[in-house]
Amino acid sequence: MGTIEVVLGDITRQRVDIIVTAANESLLGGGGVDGAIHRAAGPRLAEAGARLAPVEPGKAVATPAFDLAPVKHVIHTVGPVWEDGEQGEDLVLTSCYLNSLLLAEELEAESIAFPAIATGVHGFPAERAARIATMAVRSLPIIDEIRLVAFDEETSGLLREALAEPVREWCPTCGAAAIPLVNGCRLLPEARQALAAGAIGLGGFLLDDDTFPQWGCAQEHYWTNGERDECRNQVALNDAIAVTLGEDRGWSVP
Ligand code: AR6
Repeated sequence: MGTIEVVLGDITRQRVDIIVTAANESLLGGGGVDGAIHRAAGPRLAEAGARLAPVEPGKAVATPAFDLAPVKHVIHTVGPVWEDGEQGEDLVLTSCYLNSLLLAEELEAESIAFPAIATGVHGFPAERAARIATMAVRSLPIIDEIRLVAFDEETSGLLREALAEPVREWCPTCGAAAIPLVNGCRLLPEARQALAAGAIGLGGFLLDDDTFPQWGCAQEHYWTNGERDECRNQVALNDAIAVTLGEDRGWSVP
């Protein structure tokens, strides 16, 4: 398993294979971190972005990093615009991190730097975003070096606190933070919608020892051990991972 670290500073100064930008659907650049990344990468970034636009919230696409070399790629992901927290914002923000990691793996990246997506212009509450960012990256440890880049002391503190929170259970196979498996009756509305749309499938399968697995991880390892964490955040994360990976891998409802 690789490293996850919090770095205080300017993301455009990070020497990593991939820098993630908190973009808008046009990929033409904007303010905040996106503006800084477009200035540092040069005008070819917007030209390349325009060819891939529009990008829906939660999705991620990659372009070369142009003048940001030796950075190889910029991944453009569009965070949720915060309304009241009840419009699926958590799910979309989680998907931003997971889709960026999946794309980075496809691009054979060994290191990646994320900004605090959606916490500026998009208005996502900083503490909630920090918990989602750390949970998401700990759940899909497929890139060796993951940097969460904070532009201010407060964000840095929140990310460090979230990373210091103990994980109840780790995957014994791949080292990811585990997800408690839930039954259909406990699915959140977002997951029910995803189920109806055929984006996720329900479990209900047996392990070799004839028990239902209590835990799973984003890389589809399942096991039974200890007590499940019933907390809402983890259930929401489970739903987000199922939706994101389900779309990526073409799962369907049995
Ligand atoms: N390095 C690291 N983090 C930074 C930097 C930097 N150079 N500059 C700002 N941040 P925001 P959003 C932090 O507003 O909320 C753009 O116009 C910043 O302090 O950049 O997802 C896009 O085009 C904050 O913590 O992104 C979209 O239209 C975090 O980056 C829209 O804004 C994210 O703030 C996206 O809004």
